Amino acid sequence: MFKLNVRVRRVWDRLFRCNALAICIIVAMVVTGAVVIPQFVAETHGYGWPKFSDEDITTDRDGPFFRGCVDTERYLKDEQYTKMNATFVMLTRNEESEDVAKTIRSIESHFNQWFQYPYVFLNDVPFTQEFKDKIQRLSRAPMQFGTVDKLDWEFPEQVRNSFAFQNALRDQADRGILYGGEESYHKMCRFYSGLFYKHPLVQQFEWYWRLEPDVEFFCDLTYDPFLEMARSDKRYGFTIVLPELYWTVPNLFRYTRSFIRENKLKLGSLWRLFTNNYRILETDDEVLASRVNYGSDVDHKLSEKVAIEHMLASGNSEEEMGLRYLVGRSQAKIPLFEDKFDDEEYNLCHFWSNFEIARLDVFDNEIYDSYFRYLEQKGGFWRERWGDAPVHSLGLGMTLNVEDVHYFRDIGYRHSVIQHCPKNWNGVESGTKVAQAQLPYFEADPRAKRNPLWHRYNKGVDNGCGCRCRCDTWKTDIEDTAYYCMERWTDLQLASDADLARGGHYAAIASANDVESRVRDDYLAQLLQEPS
Ligand SMILES: Nc1nc2c(ncn2[C@@H]2O[C@H](COP(=O)(O)OP(=O)(O)O)[C@@H](O)[C@H]2O)c(=O)[nH]1
Ligand SMILES: *[C@@H]1O[C@H](CO)[C@@H](O)[C@H](O)[C@H]1NC(C)=O
Ligand SMILES: [Mg+2]
Repeated sequence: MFKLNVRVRRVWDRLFRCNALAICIIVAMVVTGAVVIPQFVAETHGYGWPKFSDEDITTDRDGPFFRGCVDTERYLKDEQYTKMNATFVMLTRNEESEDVAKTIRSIESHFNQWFQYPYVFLNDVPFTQEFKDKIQRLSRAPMQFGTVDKLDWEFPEQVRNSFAFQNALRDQADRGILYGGEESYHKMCRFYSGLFYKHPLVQQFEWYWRLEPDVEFFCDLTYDPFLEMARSDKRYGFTIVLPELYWTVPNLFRYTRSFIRENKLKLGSLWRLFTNNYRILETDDEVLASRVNYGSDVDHKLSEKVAIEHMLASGNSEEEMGLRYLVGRSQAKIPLFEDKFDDEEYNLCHFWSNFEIARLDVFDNEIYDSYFRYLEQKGGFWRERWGDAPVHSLGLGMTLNVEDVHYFRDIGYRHSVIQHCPKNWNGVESGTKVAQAQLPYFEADPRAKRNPLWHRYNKGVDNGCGCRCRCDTWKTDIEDTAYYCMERWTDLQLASDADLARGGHYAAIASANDVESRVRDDYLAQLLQEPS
C-alpha cells in the first residue's frame, strides 16, 4: 500500500513536471473558454439587445449626411458646390512606402479620384526621392512632403538625457504596456497630440483628414465630407469610438482635471462622452456625498442617516435599526476610487484618432494649446504612454458640444484589426422605394478602374447608410464590441436640448433633502406600526 502510494506520487510528480507547461496551457484554454468567450459573446451581442450595427441610430442631432450613394458628377457640378480648404495629413516613414501606397490606392479609389484633395506627408527625417516618386504616381492630386522640426519631434534635451526618461521607457516595456518601451512611438503620440496642426504645411489649410499607412476603406464616399460638415456646423468627425487600454493613461485624467480646475474651464457637453459622474446627490454634506456614488446608494445611505439621527435624538440607544447602521458606518471606509477626481472618472472612451476629419482649429486654439503644454510639463508622454487619441478626446471634450461632432457611420474603415463597416442602404424608406440606393460606379481616374464581375457590393438593408460597401463580414463590427462607448454616444444623441445645455456639468439625479424627508416619513411610520 505504502509502496504503491509512493509510486503513484512519483508518477504524478514526473507527469506534472514534464507537463507543467502543457497543464498551464490547458488551464489557460479552459479559462479562456469559460470566461472570455461568453463575455465576448455577451459583449458582441449587447446582452441580448439588438446589435448596434443593425440599428438605425440617426437622430435630429446627428446622422449620415446621405444614405446610400450620391450622384457625384451632379454633386460636383452643382453651383452650390465649393471645394474646401482641406488636405489629407499623414505622418509616416520612408520604409512604410508600400503600406502608404495601399492607403492612397484605397482612398483614391473610394473618394479622392472625384474630389482631388491634396496630401501632406510628414516625416521626422527627409523623405527620399524614391518615396516621393512612388507615392506621387498614385494620384493626380497635389502632394507635399515635409519634415518635422527636430524640436517638435524630440523630447526636450534635459528629458532625453535624464535617467528617469530611460528608466520610464524600460519600465513600461517590462510591464508589457503596448509600445511602452518604444521611444519613437512616444514621440509620435506627442507630436500628434499637440504639434501636427502647427506644422507649416498643415497650417495652410482649414480642414484636414488624417490618414495612416495600411488602412482600408470599404465604401465609396460619393460626397464631400468637409463641405457637408461645414454645412451642418460640424467641427470634428470620427468613425470609431472605443475604450483605451487603462495602463497607458493611469494619470492622464488626474492632470486633465487639475488643468480644468486651475483654469476654471466651463466644459462642453461632449465631456460627458468620456467621463463617469459620481456626484449624483445634490447636497452640501461632503461626507454623505462621498458615500453615495451610484443611484442604488441613494436610498440606502439616506435611510442610514435617518435611522442613526433618530436613534441619537430619541436617546434610545437600543433602537435596532439605528444601532445596526451606526455600527455598520463606523466599520465602513469611505469608498475609495483611485481614479475619481472632482467626482469624475475617465471612462477610457475616445475617438480613434488614426482617422479624423476635422477643422484644424478644434486643436489650434488657446485652450487646447495650453492643455497640451500642461500635459507636456507633467511628462506623461514619456512617464506613461499617453496616446494622442485620449488626449485629443479629452481636449475636445473641454471645448466642443455633442452637436459639434459627426459620426461618419457611412465610412467603412479598417486600421490594424479593428474595423467599422456599415450596411449598405437598400433605397427603401418607410416601406417605399424612394431612390436608387446604389448608383453605378464610375471612374474619374483610370487607375481606379474596377472589374464589376468581382467587385460586388453587399446587399442593402432598410437601416443601412453605406454606398457600395464591401465588408469583411466575418469580422465583428467595432460598434458591437465597443458597446459601452457606442451606448454613451447614442445616449447623448438622444439627450434633451435642456440636458445638453448644461455642457460638461452633470445633473444630480436626486436631492438629498427630498429623499431624506421621504425616507424619514417612511421610517417614522414604520416605527409607529412596530409593537414595542
Ligand atoms: N516618420 C515617422 N513616423 C512615425 C514614427 N512612428 C510612427 N509613425 C507614424 O505614425 C503613425 C502611427 O504609428 P503606428 O505605428 O501605425 O501606430 P498605431 O497605428 O498606433 O499602431 C503612422 O502613420 C506611422 O507611420 C516615426 O518614428 N517616424
Ligand atoms: C486656407 O486656410 C488657411 C488657414 O486658415 C489660410 O491661411 C489660407 O489662406 C486658406 N486658403 C485659401 C485658398 O482660402
Ligand atoms: Mg497605424
